[in-house]
Amino acid sequence: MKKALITGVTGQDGAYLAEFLLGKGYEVHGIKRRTSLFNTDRIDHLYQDPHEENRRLVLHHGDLTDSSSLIRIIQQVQPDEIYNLAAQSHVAVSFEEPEYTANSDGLGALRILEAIRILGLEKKTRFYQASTSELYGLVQEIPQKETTPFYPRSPYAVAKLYAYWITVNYREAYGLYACNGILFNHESPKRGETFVTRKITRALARIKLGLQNCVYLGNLDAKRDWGHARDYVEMQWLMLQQEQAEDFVIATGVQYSVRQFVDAAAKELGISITWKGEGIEEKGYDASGNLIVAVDPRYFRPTEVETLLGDATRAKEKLGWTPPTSFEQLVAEMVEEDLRSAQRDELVKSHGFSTFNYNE
Ligand code: NDP
Ligand code: GDR
Repeated sequence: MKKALITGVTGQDGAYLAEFLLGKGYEVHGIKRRTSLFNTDRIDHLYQDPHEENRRLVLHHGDLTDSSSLIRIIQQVQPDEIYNLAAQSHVAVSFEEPEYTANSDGLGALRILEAIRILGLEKKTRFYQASTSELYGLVQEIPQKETTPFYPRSPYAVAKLYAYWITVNYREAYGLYACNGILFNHESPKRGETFVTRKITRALARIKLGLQNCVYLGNLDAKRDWGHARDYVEMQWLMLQQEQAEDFVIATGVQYSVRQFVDAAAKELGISITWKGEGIEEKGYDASGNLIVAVDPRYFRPTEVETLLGDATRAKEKLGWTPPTSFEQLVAEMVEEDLRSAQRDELVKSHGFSTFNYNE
C-alpha cells in the first residue's frame, strides 16, 4: 500500500486530495497544526477513530514553521509521496503578515525538502509543491504557461517564488523527484469563506433568504481563470506518477471577471443585478432596487494582480488534462451548497436562536 503525506490536509485541496488518495487505496497521513477548535470540518467525513485498527487516514500534529515536527513525522511515516499544500494562502492577508507568510510558504517547502535529504529518502519520496499562478503577477505574456517569466506582486507570491525555485533546485542538485504544479485559481463549496468566489456565493445565498442585505467587495474588474478544486487535485497526483519530475500549469484556459462571477452566481439564484456607477461608486441593485453589492476599498490590495489566464497545453499533452467542470457547473455547485447552509441558518433563526455571520 502506498503512503502519502499531505501538509494542509484541513484545507480545501487537502480535503479533496485525501479523499481522492483514499479512493486510490493509499494510506494517507495528514499534517494538522494545533488549533484551539477542532478545525477538521472539511475532512470529518473521512475521519477514522484513532483507536481503530488498520486506519488509512492518520492525522499528525505539525507545522511548516517547525522543522522538528516535519522531520519526526516524515521519519515515522516514510512516505512514498509528499504533497506540500500547507500555506498561509490568502494574498491580501500576506500584506498584513509578510514575515509569517515567508516563513510558512517559502521556508516551509525548504524544511520538507531538507527533511527528505536528512532522512536519506531522496530515492524513495516524491515531492509535490503547491505553486501558483500568482507567480505571474504582473503578467509578462498572455496566456501564461510554464515558460512565462514570473513577476510576483505580493508577499505571498514572493514566498511561493522561493518555494518554486528551491523545489527546482533540489531536483537538479540532488536528483529528487520534486515538481511544481502551477495551479490557477480553483474553487469549490469547500473554499475558504474569505476568497472572493465563496464570499460571493455565500453572501448572495444569504441575501436571497433575507439573512443579509449587501455584500462588500474589492476590485470587481480583476480577472481569473477559475476551475474546480476536485479536478485539480487529481492532476497533483498525476504529476507524481510520471517517469520524470516536471512542472505543469493547470488551468481552464477561460477567464472571467469578479463582476461576471457575481452575475453568474446571482443568475443561479434567480436574482438579476443592475450595475450603476464606476470604481468605488459602483453598486449592484436587485430588481426591487435594493442595494446588494457595493465596493469597499478596504478589499483593494497594495499591488493587485489584474488578470490571469492559463495555457495548460503541456498538461493536456502529457497528463491528458481537460478541465471536466465548466465555470457554470462550478458556480452552480457552490451556490447550491451555500443556499443549503443559508437555509439551515434561516431555520435556526426562525426558532429564535441567533446565527453569527462573519462578513469579511
Ligand atoms: P487553504 O487555505 O484552504 O488551506 C491551507 C492549509 O494549510 C490549511 O490546512 C491550513 O491549516 C494549512 N496551514 C497553514 N499554515 C500552516 C502551517 N504553518 N503549518 C501547517 N499547516 C498550515 O488553501 P487551498 O487548499 O486552497 O490551497 C492549497 C495550496 O495550494 C496552498 O499552498 C495554496 O497556497 C496553493 N494554491 C491554491 C490555489 C487555489 O486556487 N486554491 C491555487 C494555487 C496554489 P488550517 O486549517 O489550520 O488553517
Ligand atoms: P487570489 O484569490 O488572490 O487570486 O488567490 P481571491 O479570491 O482572494 O481574489 C481573487 C481576486 O478577486 C479580487 N477581489 C476580492 N478578493 C477577496 N478575497 N475578497 C474580496 O472582497 C474581493 N473583491 C475583489 C481580488 O483583489 C483578486 O484580484 C487565490 C488563493 O487561493 C491563492 O492561495 C492562490 O495561489 C491563487 O488564488 C491562485
